[in-house]
Amino acid sequence: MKLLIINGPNINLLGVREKHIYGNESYEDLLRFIDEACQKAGVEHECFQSNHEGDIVDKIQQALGVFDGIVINPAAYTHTSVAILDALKAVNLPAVEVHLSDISQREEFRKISYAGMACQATFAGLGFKGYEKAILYLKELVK
Ligand code: CA2
Repeated sequence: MKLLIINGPNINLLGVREKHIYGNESYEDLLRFIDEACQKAGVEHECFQSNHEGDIVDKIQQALGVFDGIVINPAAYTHTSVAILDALKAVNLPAVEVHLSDISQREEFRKISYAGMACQATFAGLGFKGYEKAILYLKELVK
């Protein structure tokens, strides 16, 4: 089983600012966390981060026939991107949405998630742990 783990814009800057919201740890720390979680779960994975909406759409399209599921934190594109929603619907792979922060308890504009409309589950407000929950959720779903 192989999972694609996508992170959207500015996630590469984790730990630099807004630490009270996103924590002290860096994107490299997140990659290490995901690597360990996947090893423990016995699943293969690839991580992809981009600041560009079209690149994320391309990566989702290319996932078909290569990956068994997608874990996605579309970051700010969560709240704007119908293109990412459509790409997830188009490939129709099992997908789980993750957010470090609890988007339901923040500004009004963060309460809408387009990508979430094509996802089987959402884990928000759990920090890095949300990625592990998403990986385990997909492992159960796909087996
Ligand atoms: O809580 C999440 O995981 C988010 O997807 C993070 C996004 C935000 O736009 C979403 O509403 C919720 C932001 C990603 C990282 O943004 C940074 C901002 C300042 C410094 C470092 C990263």
